[in-house]
Amino acid sequence: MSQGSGMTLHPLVEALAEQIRAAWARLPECQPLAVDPDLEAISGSLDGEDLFIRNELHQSRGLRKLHLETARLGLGLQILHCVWFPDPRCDLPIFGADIVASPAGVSAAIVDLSPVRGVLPDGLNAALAARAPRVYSQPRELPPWGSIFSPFVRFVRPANPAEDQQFVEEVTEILAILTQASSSCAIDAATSAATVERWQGQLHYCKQQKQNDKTRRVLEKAFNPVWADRYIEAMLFDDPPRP
Ligand code: BLA
Repeated sequence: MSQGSGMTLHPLVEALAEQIRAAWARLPECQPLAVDPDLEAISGSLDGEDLFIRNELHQSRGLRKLHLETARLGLGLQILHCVWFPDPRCDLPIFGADIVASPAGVSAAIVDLSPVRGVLPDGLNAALAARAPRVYSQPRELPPWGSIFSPFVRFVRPANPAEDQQFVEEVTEILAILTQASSSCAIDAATSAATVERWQGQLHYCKQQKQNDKTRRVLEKAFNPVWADRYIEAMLFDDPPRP
């Protein structure tokens, strides 16, 4: 796939983006959400290098914001950022995935279903625990703000194409588990205590993610600090609306 001025993405970024788009097509009642035209396709240049960001947004039954961002942000840095934020009326976790690739290879690949009320729903916990075990040669340690992630979080530096492929398979499996849960979950009242607790859990998730200085620094360098702050607050980790 090419974007912007005909740029090709790293095969892992491309394969994962395709899997995520295919997963959207399987979600119940999935439909596109409008993207601020200023933020849908952003292109520019930095030190003679082309930059682009592409944002795609959908929503579906039980999931209020399905966001996929693919980007190239200078020095050959490529990013895939994907978060599925649940409707707080439903007892569903937040799906998050991030890939950071450079000409030196993929330095970070992370995927998780993150709880919004301390623990994952029992059914999802059981489904995740029942998966085939997978091993990666270069696991990575989470930063302190990563307390939001579940015990099932995968954070690795994939070492070769086989590990890239394994990571894509793992994400596909997790998305299938969440898709299944989203199609059958109860939709509680907006005012119920459980809904409010899950909404607060999403607020906390966004607050923690905003402590990732690495994301902010890359965006500040490619654009500028004011733009980076607006982008993080309005597009990446905007506070969830009160249910
Ligand atoms: C790390 N994220 C990073 C890094 C960069 C970005 C440059 C450092 C790479 C490395 O440590 O090897 C940059 N990520 C971005 C940018 C965007 C982005 C610019 O998504 C978007 C425009 N980050 C997320 C989500 C998760 C996430 C949804 O956005 C997880 C679900 C995780 N990124 C994450 C983690 C690290 C990281 C855990 C490692 C941070 C660290 O080691 O300090």
